[in-house]
Amino acid sequence: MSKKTSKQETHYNQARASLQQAISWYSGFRRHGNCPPSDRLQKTVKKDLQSLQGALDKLDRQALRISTFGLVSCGKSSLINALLQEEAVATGALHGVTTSLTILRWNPFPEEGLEVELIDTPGLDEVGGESRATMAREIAQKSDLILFVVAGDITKTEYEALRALRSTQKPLILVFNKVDLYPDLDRQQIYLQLQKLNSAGTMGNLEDIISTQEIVMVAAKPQPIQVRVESAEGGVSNSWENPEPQIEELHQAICQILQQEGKSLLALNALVQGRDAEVNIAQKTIELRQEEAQKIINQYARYKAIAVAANPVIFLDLIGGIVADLALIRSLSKLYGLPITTYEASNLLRRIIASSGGLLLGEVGSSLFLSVGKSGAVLSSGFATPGAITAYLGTATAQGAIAAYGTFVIGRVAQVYLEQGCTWGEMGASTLIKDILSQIEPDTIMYRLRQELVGQ
Ligand SMILES: Nc1nc2c(ncn2[C@@H]2O[C@H](COP(=O)(O)OP(=O)(O)OP(=O)(O)O)[C@@H](O)[C@H]2O)c(=O)[nH]1
Ligand SMILES: [Mg+2]
Repeated sequence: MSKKTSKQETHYNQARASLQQAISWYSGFRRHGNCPPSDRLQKTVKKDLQSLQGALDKLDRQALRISTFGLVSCGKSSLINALLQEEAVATGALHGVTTSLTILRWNPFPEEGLEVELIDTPGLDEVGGESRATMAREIAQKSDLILFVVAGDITKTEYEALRALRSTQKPLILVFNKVDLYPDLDRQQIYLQLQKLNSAGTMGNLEDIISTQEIVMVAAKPQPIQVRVESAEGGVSNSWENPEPQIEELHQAICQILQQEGKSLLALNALVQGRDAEVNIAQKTIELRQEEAQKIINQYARYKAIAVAANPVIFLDLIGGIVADLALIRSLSKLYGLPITTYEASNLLRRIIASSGGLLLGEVGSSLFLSVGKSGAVLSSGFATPGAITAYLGTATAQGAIAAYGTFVIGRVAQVYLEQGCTWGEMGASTLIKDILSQIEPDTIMYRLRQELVGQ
């Protein structure tokens, strides 16, 4: 097994394990902390659980999903027929021949153990505005690779659709079809067309949307050509011939993707779908448990205020405060039923401290300053004089109040981080997505996703 193949196998197996772990964690009727299982919560997260299961099923089928997108009559169905080398779907000059999604199986590389599901879609301009955008987004989210088909001059509608599809963070190939009608056209000219459409500059950099390497020229169903046929007897007649499709370039591009990165791409997309579902589940759980969470935060704020105020030893009060904050994070994650280990909770605390730095620095600063006062009061008199007791109580109350306020902030920020944090465990979807993306070779179609998915 080559190094590339074994790396892909690892990604694939890791993604399966991660999704299986997430499914077993979230499914079933779970009790959250001391709260009884919530029927309402189970109902609200049902769709997300299905999405998690769907991601795993797709991995198990080992099928890479390739969708076509484009305006009516640009040749999406013809392109699918050309790839399959059979008339599997209807094509025609009539407006809107394809009216619903059609999934077709294709097996261009049996030895890779990967299948392809080709998705034929209706023209983007066939469906009305809002539902067009929704349909495109939903199909794109379930795809591993997008073939955006154009033919002739690219319109503003096409350019905007292309941009919208790009934002779904899926690998994309711009397929320029019907090159038989434009024999002199080359990629550079297509790129210039796109640049013109982007010239208003309001749409960001064109390179962020497409590069010349991502443009492929094809003729899925070249128009018939008239040929002169000379018979043996010397007679001449005219007949019409259908030239062979010119799709070698696209065929090769797809096969290269399948071989070089098919399984990794499959793993990555399943993990992205899984991560989104998990974050949704976390969000909904946190929303539904808001009241109980507030009670816990208030309770910890009280504990912490008392613990910090009553502790006369410098630093011990600060450490006591941190322990209380850690315990708060653990209690919240228990309440929400989110998979957070102590190790992650302390990581989380570090990130929270960094993000709410100003306030916590205040807490640390005041802790040092006031602890000295507090300890000083104890050391100098051992609570022997009423003055020392007053001094102690004064500083202790101030310190306790600041510490309690810190807990409120931590509680609030922890909720935000817990939403994301549940996917950052050892086998968590976000951790694996980052791992896979960090191992991507620069010459692959997934390489662009590095930037888009993790901003690296
Ligand atoms: N000249 C030429 N015509 C093509 C080519 N590919 C497709 N066509 C023609 O373009 C027309 C539309 O093709 P379809 O494949 O049905 O296009 P579509 O995008 O699936 O169209 P809808 O399903 O209606 O959205 C048909 O008449 C095809 O024969 C090509 O490479 N060259
Ligand atoms: Mg069609």
